[in-house]
Amino acid sequence: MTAPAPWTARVLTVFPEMFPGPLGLSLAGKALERGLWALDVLDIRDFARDKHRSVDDTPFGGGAGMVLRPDVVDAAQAEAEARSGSSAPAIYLSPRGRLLDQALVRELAAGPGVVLLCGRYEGVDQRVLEARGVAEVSIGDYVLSGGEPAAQVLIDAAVRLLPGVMGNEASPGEESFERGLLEHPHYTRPAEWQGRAVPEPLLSGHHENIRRWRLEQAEEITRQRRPDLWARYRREQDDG
Ligand code: 9D3
Repeated sequence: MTAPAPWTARVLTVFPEMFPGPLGLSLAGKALERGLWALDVLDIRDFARDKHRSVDDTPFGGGAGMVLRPDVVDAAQAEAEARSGSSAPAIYLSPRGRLLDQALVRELAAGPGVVLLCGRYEGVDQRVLEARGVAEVSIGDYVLSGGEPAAQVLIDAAVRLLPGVMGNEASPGEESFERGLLEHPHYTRPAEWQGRAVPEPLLSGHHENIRRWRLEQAEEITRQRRPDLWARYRREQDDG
């Protein structure tokens, strides 16, 4: 008997030294050591065929910067898909992609893993994304210098949902964010610090009051800071 392959992130990058990076530490790093997930990094440059091992070229139509060549990316994708048994979804981290959210993270964590293509330069030739059915995902409306930090964000978010990774902490389903609310504030000792007291309900030991106080706080902070989340939460409460 051989153990089934754990949830696997295959990462295609021209900066393989950026991995595991922060994913080798803390929660994700412990889970990696324990074999709860696997990381397989492919250097896109290994799939270049010319003697200069070039992976990029100038854009047709002109303009600044360079574009990753479709033939090189295709060869790297082919190897990644062969290693994955082609069942893991292929995702290109791109500022033009669908915004990553917890629903997509849950979906990806529930599958066999992901193949993540990290762009550098101006991006990747569009034809290889179409030919291989690669989805595009963005992590937010700000400009990074490449896809690697975005891939690490996606992997971190998925890995913490894998069975056995979270240990004793609250199950993901109980998390405030999973319910569509921002979290209530947190406090620890000392009970008074620089003249600031910890809110009374938290000191009471009355679990029902504590639960109610935290829910009120979570609702109020969500209403103030994130009208978008608040509107959805209200709708979902109404719909049952
Ligand atoms: C100077 C280049 N840009 C014109 C404004 C286009 C551009 C190309 C490549 C901008 C950023 C990048 C690199 N970013 C990513 O690869 C990326 C990203 C991001 O920048 N923001 C949010 N999510 C992502 S996922 C990948």
